[in-house]
Amino acid sequence: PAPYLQSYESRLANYNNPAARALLECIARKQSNLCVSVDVSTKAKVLEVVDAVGPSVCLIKTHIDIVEDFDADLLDQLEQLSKKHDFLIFEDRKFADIGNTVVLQYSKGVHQIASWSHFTNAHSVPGPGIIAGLASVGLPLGRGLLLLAEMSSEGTLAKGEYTEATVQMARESRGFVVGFIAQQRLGRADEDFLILTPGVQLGSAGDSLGQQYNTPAAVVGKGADVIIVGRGVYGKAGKEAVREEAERYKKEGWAAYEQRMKA
Ligand code: 5FU
Repeated sequence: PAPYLQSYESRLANYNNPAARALLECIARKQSNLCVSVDVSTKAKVLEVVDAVGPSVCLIKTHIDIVEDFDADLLDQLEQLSKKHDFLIFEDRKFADIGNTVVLQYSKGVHQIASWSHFTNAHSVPGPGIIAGLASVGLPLGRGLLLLAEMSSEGTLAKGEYTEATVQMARESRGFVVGFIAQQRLGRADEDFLILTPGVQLGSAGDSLGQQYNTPAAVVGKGADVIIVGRGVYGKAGKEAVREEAERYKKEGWAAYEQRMKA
């Protein structure tokens, strides 16, 4: 069978990248393919949500630039929580500039993303120089890159030839590019890329700004290796409700993976 139809553990053999390997190991260890997107705008709230969902996730996704009271202590506390609960971190930075600029954006500035984020992502629109630039910073640190091959939003231009050309760019940088943000399995049947899929929620079709949702079962069935859930989890009122919701998505995501393996 195609690599993605095999177990997460067995797919370790297809990856040299340390971040990709750590993620596959964490998924298998915790039996969780859930990534929670923590899109809240204060330090206290970020830490509260992460502590609540930590036991249920393999990966925490951040938008670090939305945190009003960001400081280095937030990064220290995030790292402590990642050890306490055993998860990796993905800064959803969506780099989109020339190589020289993304080198600076990834390594410097207030957020110093490369120093704490196991994964980040980039648009392919500038061409391969963006990958070369990010790799020059990230590879020595053992980081991994995801290319945005598709988006979940209505009217996205990332489709068809653009998506295909993005997959081709990934093929040419396999040591650093470990997979895609996408809505379905991409690449040939004999290739193994990690597919991380946002736009996942139970019981909602979308929001008023173009977001489109599918269920965990639907996206895993189409090839997602990791489901990314934001408001569906952190949108619940109270830490206990958030914790329970994360557990629910974890179970749904894992059941869908087991189902896919049977197919
Ligand atoms: F690349 C993408 C995409 O195609 N769709 C997305 O929704 C990224 N996202 C992110 O996933 C988005 O920026 C949010 O951080 C998150 C989805 O949040 P939601 O609350 O589950 O809609």
